[in-house]
Amino acid sequence: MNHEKMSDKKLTLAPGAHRWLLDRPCVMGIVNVTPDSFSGCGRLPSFEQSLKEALTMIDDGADIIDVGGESSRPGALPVSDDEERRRVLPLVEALATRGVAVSVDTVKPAVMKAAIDAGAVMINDIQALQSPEALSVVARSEAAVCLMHMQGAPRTMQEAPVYSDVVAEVKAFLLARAHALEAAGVARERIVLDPGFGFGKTVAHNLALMRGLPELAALGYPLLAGWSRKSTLGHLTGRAVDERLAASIAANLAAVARGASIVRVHDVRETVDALRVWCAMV
Ligand code: 7PM
Repeated sequence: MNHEKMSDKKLTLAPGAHRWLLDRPCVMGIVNVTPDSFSGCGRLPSFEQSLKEALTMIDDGADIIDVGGESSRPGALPVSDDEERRRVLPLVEALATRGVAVSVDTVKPAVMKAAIDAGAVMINDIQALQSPEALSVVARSEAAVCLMHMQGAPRTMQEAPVYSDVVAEVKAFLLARAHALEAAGVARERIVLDPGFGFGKTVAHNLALMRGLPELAALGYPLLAGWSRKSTLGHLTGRAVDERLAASIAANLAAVARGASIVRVHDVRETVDALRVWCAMV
């Protein structure tokens, strides 16, 4: 299938009561409620800080806010179900009450269930609902889900990732997970796929996945790309993590050009500006 045909194809994402025609790229703003989120002070951000951060992102043009209560950083301490719920639920509820579309970044079925009950319209699972019960929790709801590919587990995944054909392997995994969800009664319009840049992938693997992104888009599900500030961008530019805004924007535009429908970003305002200009011109 050529690029013209791909971009003509209508993708819709319909989480809960929302219905988005993905005829322009959507922006997901990242709000982490973790001790490592507010520049290294080691304390959790307050509810007020997190709410303000999220509402600013909405003002800046974010379509959805991704709330995370457990860091996937290698070496980060694991968090209990209870603690993760305490971190994310107040924010989910406050945002949902204000009509904001909320996604929750979690691998825990108990957190998924509570988040959906609190008004989240999407579950973002870096384990693609592979933990027992996760699939049935989502299937019993109306929430959308982002299924991400990861090789290995966060703590060790970057030690020596190996693929014989990274695009083919990621594609087969994502398609199998999507089919498992559809078999459980989850409508196609609730499913988003994500190659999981940086999750058990070398720089070369991540770049191969970008070149192969149109092949993943051809599966017919919306694609989410998470490039924001990632280490491959550090490798390409020599920049530290907080100096990767320009690199992140370039990566996100490249991802959209190659078929991504949603970009997951820290820097909403700058990304929305870049996408508006890019969409008006291309
Ligand atoms: C340490 C390691 C800190 C990794 C932060 C990260 C994605 C995601 C993350 C992604 C989806 C980050 C990641 N990345 N969810 N969650 N796709 N769907 O850099 O690429 O934000 S966490």
